[in-house]
Amino acid sequence: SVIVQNIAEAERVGKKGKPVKDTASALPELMSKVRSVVGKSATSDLTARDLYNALAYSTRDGLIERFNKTHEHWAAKDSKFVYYLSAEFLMGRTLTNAVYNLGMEGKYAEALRSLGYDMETIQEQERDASLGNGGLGRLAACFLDSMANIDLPGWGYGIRYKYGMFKQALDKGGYQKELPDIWLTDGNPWEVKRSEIKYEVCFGGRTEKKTVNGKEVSVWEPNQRVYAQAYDNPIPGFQTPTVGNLRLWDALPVTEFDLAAFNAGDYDKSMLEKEKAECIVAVLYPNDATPEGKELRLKQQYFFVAASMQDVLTRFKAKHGSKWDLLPTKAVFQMNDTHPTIAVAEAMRLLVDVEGLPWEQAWSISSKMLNYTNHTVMPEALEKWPVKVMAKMLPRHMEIIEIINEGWIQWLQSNLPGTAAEKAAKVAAMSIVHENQWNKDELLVNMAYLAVVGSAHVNGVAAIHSDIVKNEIFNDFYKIFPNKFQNKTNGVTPRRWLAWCNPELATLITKTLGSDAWINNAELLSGLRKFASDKNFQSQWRAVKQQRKAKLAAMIKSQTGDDIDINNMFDIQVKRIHEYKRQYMNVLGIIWRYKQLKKMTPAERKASVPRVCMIGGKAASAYDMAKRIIRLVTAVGAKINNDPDTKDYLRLYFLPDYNVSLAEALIPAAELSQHISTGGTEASGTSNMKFQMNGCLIIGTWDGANIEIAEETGVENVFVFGVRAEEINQLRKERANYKTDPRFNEIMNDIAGGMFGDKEYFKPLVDSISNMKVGNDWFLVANDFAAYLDAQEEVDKVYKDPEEWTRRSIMYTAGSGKFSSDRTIREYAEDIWDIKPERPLA
Ligand code: 475
Repeated sequence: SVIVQNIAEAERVGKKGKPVKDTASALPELMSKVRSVVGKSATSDLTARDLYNALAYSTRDGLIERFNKTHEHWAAKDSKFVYYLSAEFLMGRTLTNAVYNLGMEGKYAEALRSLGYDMETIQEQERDASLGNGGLGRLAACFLDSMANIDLPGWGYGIRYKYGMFKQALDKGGYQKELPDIWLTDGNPWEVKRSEIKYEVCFGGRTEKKTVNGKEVSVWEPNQRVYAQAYDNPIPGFQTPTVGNLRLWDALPVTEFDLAAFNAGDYDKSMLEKEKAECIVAVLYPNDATPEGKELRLKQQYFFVAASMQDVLTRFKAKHGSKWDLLPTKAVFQMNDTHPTIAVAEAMRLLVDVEGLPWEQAWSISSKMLNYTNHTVMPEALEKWPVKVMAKMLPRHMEIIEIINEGWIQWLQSNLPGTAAEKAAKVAAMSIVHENQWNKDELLVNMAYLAVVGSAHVNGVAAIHSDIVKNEIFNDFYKIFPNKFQNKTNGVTPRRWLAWCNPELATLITKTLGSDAWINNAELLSGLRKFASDKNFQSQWRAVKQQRKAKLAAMIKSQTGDDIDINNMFDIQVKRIHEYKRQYMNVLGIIWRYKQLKKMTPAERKASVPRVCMIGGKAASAYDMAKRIIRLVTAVGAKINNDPDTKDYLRLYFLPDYNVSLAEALIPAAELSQHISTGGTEASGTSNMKFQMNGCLIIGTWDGANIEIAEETGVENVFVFGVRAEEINQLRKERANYKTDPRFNEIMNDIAGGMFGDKEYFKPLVDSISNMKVGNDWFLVANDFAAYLDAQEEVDKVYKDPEEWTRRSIMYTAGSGKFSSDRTIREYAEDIWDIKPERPLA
């Protein structure tokens, strides 16, 4: 075959030492991996998958070499480390990122070309590592990238889920269908199993009071034990020798196989322990911003926290013996939301029960090294575990939490001002263990309160959100410990989210700024401002956007068969489907646009601004309303995309299975993106930053990081609309009297009347926002709809002026420097972690 000849030819050329560029070193290296790892001869037919594996294992060699040097260096320096504890890491693909970060793209690209392949085809062989739901998980991934990039000693710690975020498909009717994400079946070249690193993690059983050395102690006698097995995932920085680490834990049975049971004919029992262990890490809970009150979820949380903390303490002891007071100068933990906050109790258990420290000393150590980030304002999303569940699964931890709470309440009693009654009310409101407000017979452990009390620092993820954290969610705590609370506005890595996903734009930026230094110093992007009105530069900028639109159009064509005109505006909203994010309002706006187009004459239509609207995102499997919203998108799309009157002027596509890789294809092609949450509900948002970096204009509410993005871009360049956070409480009270916009009423009637079919299925959606009774339209869709349509009209107006649109687009990228996660991580390192960069020698 052609390929066989190519290999032979290319190897021959390579051996003669006269290849194009670096091919000499890359091709023999790839062929050697084909033989040793893929297990084929270099002259056999090689598939894209074979070459992916060869390339991945070759890249892995480079990663591991640097990983080892980095970690030897950090160990020799005895650097202080940050440990980012997170139940989710939404990593996406690794190959391209690793190849580019290591600066090996040139030599691999040449080698692949000589074999008749390109990087893009090969990269598509890799499955996303989707070990996260959405923003919180992807933020953790960007943070790891930036930590490595700025040489910050630190690791991520999490769970090696066997099945990650479900794969989303649409069934024939246009409803969401969930399929398992079997990402590990074909092997994972990017991880290194550390067989020697495993720890016992225990569950259940009971505690018993015993006297040890004349002291009464509580001894935990668990009834389940499993091993946590370490897998390391090297994380490369760019233009630095540093390679950091994400350590993920798999669960193994302590006894792999019960041979006695097997011999006695009880085959099920022989495998039972293995199955019970594997169950812990089997699947990521596919819930975003809603807690899952299931026991298994708590088990997962404790499992990875216990393994990670033992791991850190083991390394500390090997170096510093029992000089425990040094621990906070060597290790600091960041808890990513409440999911890992059982760490507060586990730290105390390890220091007091296992290492024998006095309680006060242990508390002083633990509360210096733990920190907590809040990611969501939804009150229902703050995890609360029933005391009963906690006591059954983690009886010793429940006791420890009670001791912490007693100390906390005592402290409050003696430090709070006011009368006894006032104090009692405050104490009740701030107790870590409290009644369930819906069921007075049940006691709950409030994990967020445990985190706030047990942490040195607490932060929100955008300026407005941190204010809400201080003034609303944790206001009582803030009044007592104002210095504990900080803001750390989120960021995203400009490597993955601009340089590597949009090489066309990156090349233009580098050419214009005269260097690629912006990739590691995103503030330099501000240098583009002075070209924003330059006609020649504008036309190059537009050409890049057109290229990426063409690429996306080809993808949509291959999936739907539809031709898409790349002169139409590409309008994209991608994120988890949530009522508060208001994809529903977007669809209502599209319906209005459709109705207007229907009324127009052909000439009027020709004068309109044609749009291709795209909506993507997953609905949590149990989130009924979100699933109905997806169906509304597909139903409206089916109608308007097939209407001969309008299909040249308006399209709506639901893009299934939105994930990191799809985002990398969409974001560079977007011209308008929607970030339209109800004021005060989106903690930050991070895709808004990615779109901004790629020169995509934003229509958005005054919410989350939109506010800071507008400040950096110039508020006049952003399409801002809608009610503000400070107004929503009042407006929610007034909903029953709200006079809805006639256009809104008309659309509600259309949906309810069956204009898009499925009218029974859409009824709850219509009812949820249109019958103005108490509890309805919590997210104020009806209230904001008119302002939204006005803002959309403004969008059309500006789009008709390509020079103004392009000027703004350039201003977005130019203003995106602040939103590099390098900046965010530097702030964490300075203001919270007290850690300095430490670069290994190359
Ligand atoms: C915010 N996820 C974004 C982003 O800070 C913000 C909750 C419970 C269980 C599983 N996942 C979650 C979240 O709460 C989440 O993703 N929050 C998001 O964090 C990063 O940019 O505004 O909604």
